[in-house]
Formats: sequence, structure tokens, C-alpha cells
Amino acid sequence: MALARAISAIENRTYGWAELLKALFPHTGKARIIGLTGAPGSGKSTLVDQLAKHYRKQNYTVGIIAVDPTSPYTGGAILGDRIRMQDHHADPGIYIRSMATRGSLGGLARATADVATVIDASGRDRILIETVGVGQDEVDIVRLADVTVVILVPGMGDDVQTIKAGIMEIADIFVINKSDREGAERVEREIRALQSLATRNDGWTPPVVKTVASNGIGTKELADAIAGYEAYLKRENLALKKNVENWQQRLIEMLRDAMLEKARAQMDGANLERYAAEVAEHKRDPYTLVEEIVRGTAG
Ligand SMILES: Nc1nc2c(ncn2[C@@H]2O[C@H](COP(=O)(O)OP(=O)(O)OP(=O)(O)O)[C@@H](O)[C@H]2O)c(=O)[nH]1
Ligand SMILES: [Mg+2]
Repeated sequence: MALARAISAIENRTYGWAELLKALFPHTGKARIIGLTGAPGSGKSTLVDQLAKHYRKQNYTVGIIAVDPTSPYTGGAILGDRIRMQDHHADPGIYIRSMATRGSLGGLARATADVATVIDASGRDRILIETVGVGQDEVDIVRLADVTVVILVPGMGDDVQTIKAGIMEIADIFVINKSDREGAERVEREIRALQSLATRNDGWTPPVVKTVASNGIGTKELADAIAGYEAYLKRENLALKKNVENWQQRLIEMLRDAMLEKARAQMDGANLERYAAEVAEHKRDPYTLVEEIVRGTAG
């Protein structure tokens, strides 16, 4: 399949990968990118699955990117995801890609962005990105998304408290999955309480949707909430603004990657060791050295 080959070429930085992305970029921007993040086991894959089915019924084509299913938290998930996703194998309208490349070339967020670019250019209407909400990588990944869904589950004690640190701010929509369990109301109250403490710049109050992903309850409500947020951004003329803000961050990341790459090119392991020794022995000051490396004149 051409799509899978293109993604592999870009992931592996096969010769010509950058030219490929340049050629694809003008064809992107049409897909709606929806990021879904939440704690390990909160039901992200199950929910993504349900949403994908929902969108297919509306005749939208779907791409799914499952990020980092091999994290230490979720060792077996890649197999589980594959088995579950076999459902879709007969349907060419759903394309699924797993990213298991944390720490790879250019970083996970960058790799995910590149894959999303290829899928977008291939003409998919909806791209669903599943990512475990644990760190900065995830915050960077959701920056690609037009809409970010944060998934919480009842009965995780201080879940809302812990998740508040990085993830609360990025939620455009909250899902309380596993609402068949005790405590969904409490989670909702906690979210509402946190929301009352701070208002967002864009004036949007993230809705809270209760779901039972394992039997499809609440999927339509979630899809409606996603559409509702998109409509709000459009109505308030905020869609472009949000996109510009995201690109500011992404451009800085891309620049950082490119410049680091450039510095590394002049500084192989042996050089680095020599520089470090010279600095440690005070034969050289690190400030001038870094300037020289940046200029490409370090000897
Ligand atoms: N009771 C209940 N179980 C659910 C619900 N949604 C998902 N599950 C179950 O929860 C387990 C984890 O679901 P996944 O969809 O794999 O969760 P995930 O967040 O993708 O997990 P990781 O990718 O490993 O982080 C599975 O056994 C699901 O069947 C729900 O609404 N209620
Ligand atoms: Mg999963």
C-alpha cells in the first residue's frame, strides 16, 4: 500500500523523505485531526474504535494513529489493539498505524506530526490520534490536533488531581469513560470544580461527555461535542488563530531539531569527548565553544 510505504520512508528517514513531505504538505489541511489522550487502560483504543465506526457510518474516511503502545505501562497493548482493530481490516476506509518509536529520530511528537501529514494528504477525512497522557511528548502531540479529548475514568482516586498538572489545560472535551462504574458523577463534579477556577482564552467551556466505550454508549454524544467545538471555533473566528498558535510551537520544535542535527553533524562522539575534556580541564570555555559550534567554526 502506497500510504504505508510513504509513512515508512518518512519514519525511517529513507532518502528523499524530506522532499516527500514538502510535496505532500500543499495537499494537507483538509482532515480534521482529533487527539484522544488519557491514562493507560482508560479505554482510549475502545473509544477510538467506536468513533471510527461512527464516522464510517457518516461516510467519512478515517486514519488512526496509535502512539506509543509499547510504553512500559501498556506492554501488551499493541497486540490487543491489533486484535481489536482486525474488525476494520475489511474496511479500506479505515487506515491504522501504530507509532512505537519513542526516542526515535526527531522525537515522537515530530514523527507523529509527519505521519499525520501523510495521512492527511492521502485524503482521509478524520484522523484520530490515540496517546497515553503522561508527559510532555503527549502535550506536544495534541498540539497537532484540531480537537483534544481527555479521557478520565471513575475510581482512580486522585486521577483528576494528577492529570490536572499538564493535561487539564489541553482538554477541549472531557470524556468520562467507563461510566458504567461507580463514581462517574464524582469525576464530573471534580472537573466542573476545576473549570470554575479558570477560564480559557478562547472562552470555550469544555463539555463533559459520559461514555461506556465497550458498548458504544455516548459515542454519538462525543462526536457531537467534537463537531460542536469545531463549530464554535469557526463561529468565533478562532480556528485560524488556534492553528497559528500551534504552528508557532511546531516551527520552534522543527527549528530546534534541525539546528541540533546541524550541530551534531559537526560534533561526532569523539569530538564531543574531546570538547568535554578541554572544558573540564579549563583549556577552553564552553560559552565560546557553543558559539563556535553554532557558527560551524569549532576546531
Ligand atoms: N467497564 C468498562 N470497560 C471498558 C470500557 N471501555 C473500555 N473498557 C475496557 O478497558 C480495557 C482497556 O481498554 P483500552 O481501550 O485498551 O484502553 P486504552 O486506554 O487504549 O489502553 P492503553 O492503550 O493500554 O493505554 C479493555 O479491557 C476494555 O474492554 C467501559 O466503558 N467500561
Ligand atoms: Mg490503547
